[in-house]
Amino acid sequence: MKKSILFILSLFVAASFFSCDNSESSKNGDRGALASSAAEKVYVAPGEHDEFYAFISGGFSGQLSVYGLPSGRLLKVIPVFSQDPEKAWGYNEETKPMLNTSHGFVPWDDAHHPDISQTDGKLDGRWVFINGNNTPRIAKVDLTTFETTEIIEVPNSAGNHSSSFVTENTEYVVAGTRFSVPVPQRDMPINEYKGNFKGSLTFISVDPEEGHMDIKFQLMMPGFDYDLAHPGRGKSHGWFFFSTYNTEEANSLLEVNASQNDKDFIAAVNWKKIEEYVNNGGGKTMPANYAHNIYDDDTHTATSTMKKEVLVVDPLEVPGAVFLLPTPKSPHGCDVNPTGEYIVGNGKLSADLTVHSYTKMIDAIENEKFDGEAYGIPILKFEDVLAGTVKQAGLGPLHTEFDGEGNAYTSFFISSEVVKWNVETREVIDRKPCYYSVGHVMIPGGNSADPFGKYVLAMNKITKDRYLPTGPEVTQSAQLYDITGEKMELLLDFPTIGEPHYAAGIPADIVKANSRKIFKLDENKHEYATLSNGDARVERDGNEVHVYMTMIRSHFTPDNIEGIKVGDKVYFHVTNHEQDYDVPHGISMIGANTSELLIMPGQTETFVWEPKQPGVWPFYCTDFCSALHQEMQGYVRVSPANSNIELSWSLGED
Ligand code: K7E
Ligand code: CUA
Repeated sequence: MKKSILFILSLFVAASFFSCDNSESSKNGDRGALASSAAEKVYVAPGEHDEFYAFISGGFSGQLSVYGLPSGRLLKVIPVFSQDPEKAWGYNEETKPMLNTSHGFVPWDDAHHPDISQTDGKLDGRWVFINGNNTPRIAKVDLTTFETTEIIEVPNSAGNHSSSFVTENTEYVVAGTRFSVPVPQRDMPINEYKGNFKGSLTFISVDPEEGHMDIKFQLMMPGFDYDLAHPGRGKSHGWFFFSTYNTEEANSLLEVNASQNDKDFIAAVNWKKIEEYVNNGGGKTMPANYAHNIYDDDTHTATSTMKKEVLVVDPLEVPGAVFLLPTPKSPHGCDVNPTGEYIVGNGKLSADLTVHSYTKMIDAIENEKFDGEAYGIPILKFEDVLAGTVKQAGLGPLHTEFDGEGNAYTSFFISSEVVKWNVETREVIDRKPCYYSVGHVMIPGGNSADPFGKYVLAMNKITKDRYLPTGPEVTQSAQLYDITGEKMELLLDFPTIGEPHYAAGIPADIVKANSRKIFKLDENKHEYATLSNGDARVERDGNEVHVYMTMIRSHFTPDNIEGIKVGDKVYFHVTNHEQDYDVPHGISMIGANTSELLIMPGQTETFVWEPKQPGVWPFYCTDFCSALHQEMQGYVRVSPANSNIELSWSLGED
C-alpha cells in the first residue's frame, strides 16, 4: 500500500520535469499560422475597455489583483490582508485597525479564493470575498471603490482554506478549516489528535443591504482536513459541499499517513436545516475571541471590535443535516455544476474524476442507503450517490469549472493540462497543455448558475522558461484559452502577482457603471477632516501635535510649520480637496517610519511622524498631479526638546 502511494507521490515531484520536456515543441506549436488570430482575439485597442474583470488572488502576497480580460492587462492590486505602502494600507492610522486580530496586528496573509456576490444564482457585482488562510479571516472588497471594507476573523479555525464561497443569494459566505485543531484551543499532546481535534465549518451571514458579515454558526465536524467547498444551487440550493482529506486523522508525515484511505469524503451540509435549528434557539454559545473590522466610507476610517462568543452546532444535534459522500483519493476541488445536480470531487491521487449526483444523494438519504458512520455522521453508499466517473482524464486533478453549455473544465497538475469534458456523458472532449502545472482554472461566473463561457483562465504554478529570466524567482503565470469552439485555443500568457490560486471573473458591464469616481468633500465625516482652508491649523496637546492639513493642486495648507520639538508625536491629518476624477495627491515626510499616504479626492488620511533630530525637514507630494507637482512641497522646523519656539503655521507668507 505505502509503496504504491509513494509511487504516485513521486509523480507529483516529477511533474515539473514532464512539463519542461514538452516545452520546446509545445512553444513552437503555439506559433505558426494561427498565432496572429490568437493575438487579435486578445487585442484591446488603446482607449478601449476589456470585456471582463478578473479578480485573481495573490496567494502569499495576501492581496487581490484586478486584471482585464482578454487583454491580461493589470488594472489594480487591491490590498487586503497585507500591508501595502503604495496605498498606505495598514500604514496609515485609518486602515491599521483592518489588520487587527486576536493575535494583535497581523500585516500579512495567504489569500486563495475570491468569490463574487450573487443574487438568484447570478453574479451581482457588489462585492468580492476572499479568505486569509494563515490567520483565519474573511475579507470583503467593495466593488464601487475596489477597496477592502470589512475583515472578520474566524475563531476555532486554522488554515482557513475551504473558503470564501458564497451561497446563491449571498446569504452566507462560508469558511471551512483546513487544519483541525483543539476546540477550544488548549495545551495538549499533538499525538492525541485523533478523535479530539475538531474541524469547524463556519457560516458567516451577509447583510443583504450593507453587506456586513456576522458569524451565524460554526458546525463542529470530525477532525479531518476540509479542503475546498462549493455551494449547492438550483435544486441543491440550501446545501453546501466540502471536500475532505486526512480522514485518517494523521498528525505527522501526512504525505504518506493521510493517503492511506482509499476514499475520503465530500461532506454535504444542509445549511438551511441548521439555520432553522439555530433560529429556533439551537446550538451552544461558546467563549471566543475574534476581531471584526469595518472600514467606513464616510469617516474614511476603520474600527476593530473584539467579539467574545460564537454559536457552535454539533452535527449530531441536527439529524438529517450532514452526510458524508465517499470520494476517492484525497479530493482537492469540490465543484458544483450550474444546474446544481452534479458535485465533482477531484481526487488528487486518482486518475479518474468522481461525479456525484444530487438527486441520487437525496434518494440515498431518504432510503437510508448508508455505509456506516463516522463519529455518528452517516456515510452514504458510494455506488448510490455516484453519477459516474470521468475515466483516465489526466493525472493529478485539482479543480473544475463549468461553461454553462454542459461542459466542465478540469485542471490537472501532474499532466499539466486543462481537460474539457461533457458533464452528462462524462466523455472527454478536448485537452490542452498548460505551461506549467496548473492549479485552479476560472471561467467568469464559473461558480454560479449562469457562467459566461467565453474564456477559461488557467493559473499555473510554474513558468520556468516562459518569460525572460529574473534571477532565481520567476513569475507565476496565467493562461487564457478561448472556449467558444469545440476545441480550446490558447490565446495568451500573462504574469501574475504572488501565487494565484483561484480567481473570479465577471462581465465588466455589471461592475463598471457603479465604480466610484470621487468621495464628496461635503460628506466627509472623518474625525480630523479639514473641510475648508480656513480651518487648516496645528494644535498641540502635550507631546502630541495634530496637523489639520489640506491639499489641492498644487500646494499644501499650511506648508510651513514651526514649533515642533524632538520627542513630539506629530499626526498629519490630510484632506484632499480635489473633486475631480483621478486626482489623488500623496504626502510623505522625511524620516517618517511609515509609508506615504495616497489620498483620493474628498478623502482624509493620517500618518504619524516622530522627529528625532532638530532641523528643517521637508515633506512633498508623491503622486505626479499637475505641471506644478514638483512645487507641491513644504517644511517643518524641528527644535530641540527644551526649545520655546511657539507653534505657528502658514502658507504664502514670508
Ligand atoms: Cu491552490 Cu484552491 Cu488554495 Cu487548489 S488551492 S491550486
Ligand atoms: Cu499633488 Cu503631486
